Amino acid sequence: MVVVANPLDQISLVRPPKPGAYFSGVPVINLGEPGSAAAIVKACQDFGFFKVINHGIPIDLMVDLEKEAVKFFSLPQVEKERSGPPNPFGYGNKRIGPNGDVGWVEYLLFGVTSKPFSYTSMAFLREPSASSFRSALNEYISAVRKLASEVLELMAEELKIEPRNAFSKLVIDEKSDEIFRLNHYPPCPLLQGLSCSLTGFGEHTDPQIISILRSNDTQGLQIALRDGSWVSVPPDQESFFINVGDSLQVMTNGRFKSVKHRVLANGMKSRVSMIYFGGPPQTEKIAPLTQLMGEGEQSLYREFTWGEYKKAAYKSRLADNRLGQFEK
Ligand code: GA4
Repeated sequence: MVVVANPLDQISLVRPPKPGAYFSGVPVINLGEPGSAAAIVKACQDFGFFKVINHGIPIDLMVDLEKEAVKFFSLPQVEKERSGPPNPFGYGNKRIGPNGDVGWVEYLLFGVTSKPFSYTSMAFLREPSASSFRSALNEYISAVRKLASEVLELMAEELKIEPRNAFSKLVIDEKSDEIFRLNHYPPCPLLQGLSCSLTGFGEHTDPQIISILRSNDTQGLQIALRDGSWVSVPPDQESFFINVGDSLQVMTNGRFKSVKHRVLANGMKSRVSMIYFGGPPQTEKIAPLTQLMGEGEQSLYREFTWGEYKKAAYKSRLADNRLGQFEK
């Protein structure tokens, strides 16, 4: 008899956040106000995480893509599976990454190396009927890439790094290694009426430079504070949540923190999120910027290329401290 491991057996239950007990300390950056650069740098140092408002991206772009995602996730399971498994890109269900991580989530992972990107790995996206999905994806990704680049320029400006595009050029380069993911956390029927949450996406840091997240109006995202405690981020479907990735932590020699985060699923409401991960070209050397190093300051990390880091990341488990092996 062949026994197939059921991912549900391995998904951990978590004590749910108290209803409405949201963290009120998430830094909110108004991109239309002077002083936003300083506020971004402070948020990256204190939390590695912040929310941006007044970002100039029309809500329609987000809603259009959300609708396409919901349409896809509502398809019969066999049809969705035709676009999987996600190794490394495609449709995935409960299994995350190649090393046994699981969560109460289904998702679509896109590699965005060519611009506009090609969808060859996903059957459904090649269909003529998917043209609205394709254009919603392209428009959304172009808009958030531009936002990522603006935010990275504000960081460089405030840190007095020359040229001003020292960070941003890495995500807008023709060869930059960007990933995009659409996540769906369905309500878990087993949890209905129970005061219990389920791990939707387990704790981890993002390996790239910067991540930009937008979700519907459903709770679930938590970040870890410096003391290790978990706090719930209040959802806001019109804003973007931005986090520092491991590579930016290295480039700032640890001044900016790559924030540990996770998503909890519940028995009540579907959560749909879309995340852009801005990574550099594979051959790019990642090391602390000399301009940022104070006198006598030692680099905390040995130099590596993004390609090397990525390879190591895909050998790790989600919750691993991936930067550990690159520390001096
Ligand atoms: C975490 C950030 C992004 O979602 C991601 C994830 C990737 C995957 O889902 O395939 C990884 C994870 C993420 C880091 C370690 C490896 C790779 C799953 C996993 C266990 C797309 C990414 O770039 O790294």
